[in-house]
Amino acid sequence: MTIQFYDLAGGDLNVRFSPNCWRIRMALWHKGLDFDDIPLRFTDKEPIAFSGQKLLPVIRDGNRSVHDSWDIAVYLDGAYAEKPRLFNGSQAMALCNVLRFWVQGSVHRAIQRLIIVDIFNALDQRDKAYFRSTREARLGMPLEQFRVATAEGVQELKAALTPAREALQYQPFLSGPAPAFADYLLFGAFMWARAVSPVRLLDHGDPVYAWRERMLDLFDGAPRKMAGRGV
Ligand SMILES: N[C@@H](CCC(=O)N[C@@H](CS)C(=O)NCC(=O)O)C(=O)O
Repeated sequence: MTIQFYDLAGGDLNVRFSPNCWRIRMALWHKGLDFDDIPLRFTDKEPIAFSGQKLLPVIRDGNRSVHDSWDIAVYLDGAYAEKPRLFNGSQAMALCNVLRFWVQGSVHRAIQRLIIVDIFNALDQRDKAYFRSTREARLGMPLEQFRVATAEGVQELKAALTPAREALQYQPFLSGPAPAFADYLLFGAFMWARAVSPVRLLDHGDPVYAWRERMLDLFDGAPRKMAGRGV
């Protein structure tokens, strides 16, 4: 049975900007699994009520439902162990888990400060008030105040990316010679920005830029073909 993948969408349903959902889109492509691509807006909670919570991504696989990008990746790798692996063994999985918290703590925050107003502008009209009130409560300030000046924000991001930049001098992908879930964890953050923001996050000479280009070319360029600003 085809997997159902519930993904977060903007005002234009083709705009898929959730970093956590991008991890799972990449994981599904990596494993070569067929899936129904189901876009939902922030305030469309009813279609995922079966999952018992309100966040995306969610997948439904037969009568099994899984939410949370990490749990979905672990599920897919276990349920479809004969397909290309997202984690090459338990040690790789544990190290990926460390990477997950680095990406969420450092990289997501740096990117969010650059693109938060662009995210707001890309949302469906019905989602805007919800996004503003939930995010402003979480951040403790208006979106416009949280947003950083571009030059400063790009420098902050560059500093946050140092571990990836250094590692990519030795290997083409974070996972080694070929991409796997570690790469999708970081790549999701870049696709978040690419979907909604005109800000140029990376210098063309940056090894992270070259890596992101390689990532955009995966799966016959499928990530590059998704709606995005192309920066
Ligand atoms: N830890 C979760 C986080 C999920 C999450 O925060 N999803 C966001 C989109 S990136 C969401 O669905 N937000 C909906 C909302 O805030 O109502 C994961 O990795 O999947």
